[in-house]
Amino acid sequence: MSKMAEPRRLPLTFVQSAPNLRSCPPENGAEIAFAGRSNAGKSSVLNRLTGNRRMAKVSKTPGRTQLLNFFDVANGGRVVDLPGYGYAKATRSAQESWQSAVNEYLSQRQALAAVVLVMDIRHPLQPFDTELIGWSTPSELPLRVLLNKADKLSGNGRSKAAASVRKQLTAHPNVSVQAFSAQTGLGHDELLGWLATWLPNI
Ligand SMILES: Nc1nc2c(ncn2[C@@H]2O[C@H](COP(=O)(O)OP(=O)(O)OP(=O)(O)O)[C@@H](O)[C@H]2O)c(=O)[nH]1
Ligand SMILES: [Mg+2]
Repeated sequence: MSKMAEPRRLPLTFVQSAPNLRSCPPENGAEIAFAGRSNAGKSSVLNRLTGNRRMAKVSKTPGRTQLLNFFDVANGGRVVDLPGYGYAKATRSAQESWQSAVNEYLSQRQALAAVVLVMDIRHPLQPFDTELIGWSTPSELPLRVLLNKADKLSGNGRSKAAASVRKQLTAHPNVSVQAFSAQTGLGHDELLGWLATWLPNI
């Protein structure tokens, strides 16, 4: 019997955290940012891609990622774990400060090559999501919608959710959509294939 192929991995090394754009590391190759609402699973998706459960901090408490976290990809390029939007329990000033850091990063970082927008497949296209998508299209920034936590739905429910989101985004040629599960690894290879456009050596 032939051996199952090892799943491909995205080897990442933590570089540094930054509270704002000024404190970000000097640009060094293409950056792919992971954005989304608090608790959508951005950090879990990164951990799944690296195969290291502790690489990016994951928490049952939303609002865990409060800094921009930079990771080097082994053969060039970077991945950035952004703080989540809409963390209800944060003080207003804390929330405003990290949201303005995210806005500054997205609008001013020259190295930004593409965005992975993580959503909960059961609650897609929340106000922050549509705002980010609306902004990305005129900028022609490639954006991958990840419908995460797909393990929470049946196969049929997943296909329906993805079809519905795709239909709502037909006016956005820069956007593509896929289901994903950080828990089971569903969609892992498909996402790595998409990332390889900007990180050609993975
Ligand atoms: N069932 C299931 N749970 C998931 C999945 N991805 C993440 N979670 C859970 O969702 C919660 C939030 O995950 P995080 O990765 O910390 O979310 P985040 O988007 O980084 O959150 P912030 O750092 O607050 O912005 C944790 O309890 C995870 O275990 C998934 O694919 N399936
Ligand atoms: Mg996080």
